[in-house]
Amino acid sequence: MSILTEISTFLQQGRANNVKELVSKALEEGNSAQQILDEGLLSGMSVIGEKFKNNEVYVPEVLIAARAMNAGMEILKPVLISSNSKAKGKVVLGTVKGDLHDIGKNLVKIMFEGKGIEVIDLGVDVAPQVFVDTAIKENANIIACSALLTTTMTMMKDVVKEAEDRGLKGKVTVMIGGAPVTQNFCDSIGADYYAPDAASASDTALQICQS
Ligand code: B1M
Repeated sequence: MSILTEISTFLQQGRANNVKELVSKALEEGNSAQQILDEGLLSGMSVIGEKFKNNEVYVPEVLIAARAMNAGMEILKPVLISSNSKAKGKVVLGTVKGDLHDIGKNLVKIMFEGKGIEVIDLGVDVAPQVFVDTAIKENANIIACSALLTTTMTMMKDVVKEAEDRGLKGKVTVMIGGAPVTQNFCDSIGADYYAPDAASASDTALQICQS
């Protein structure tokens, strides 16, 4: 088994210490940081993402794999930055105003990062203006909003309106999701994309960033 396949396998098993050790070893052996990221860490996260989408693994396994990914990234990040490796796109992510649920949002973040997309995480209780201000300041490709309450999902309409009022229509994509959110709701408020889960959100985000 190649060292990159081993990294991918350990990541899927959530073995953070092994991932960290092997990432250092792979660098010492002359593998490039980008190759370790793509063929080791991201390859492992993408297997976990698919399994999660198909209900073959659940939230705890995803969080443990994510911790292993983060352990590997601690070693890789400085090298990637110094080799000017480009992120595949940038997303401004948050849970909408009035809503404090962040477990799903954090999973979405992990999956985005697993695809090599940079995430500006605004946390929870994020006002529409803050989403839009940050997207403009950071020159983001996507504004991604999460909501878990029927009382707060309506806030997503305000994000869409704020983005339109500030001239972002056609420039920045608004993606929405969360347990009470549906495709019909997405269409009704004029958001660009709805994703039912974290894995499909990251697939869609990557397509948007690469288009
Ligand atoms: Co609350 N809560 N909660 N809660 N809570 C729900 C959502 C609820 C359904 C429980 C219930 O009554 N059965 C209910 C909402 C009812 C409704 O509006 N229809 C509810 C309520 C009412 C409340 C309070 C109002 C309770 C109260 O105080 N009376 C209160 C509100 C606080 C607030 O936000 N202002 C409240 C508080 C809390 C806690 C703080 C205790 C805690 C949150 C802790 C935290 O997040 N740090 C909590 C929790 C844990 C839940 C439940 C039990 C679990 C939610 C969760 O994390 N699921 C939830 C009941 C349930 O869902 N069974 C419930 C796991 C997570 C992985 O799933 O977030 O759906 P989810 O994310 C998925 C997808 O939705 C999607 O991807 C994720 C993974 O695939 N996704 C996206 C999410 N965001 C996305 C964005 C995307 C794309 C996909 O694109 C951008």
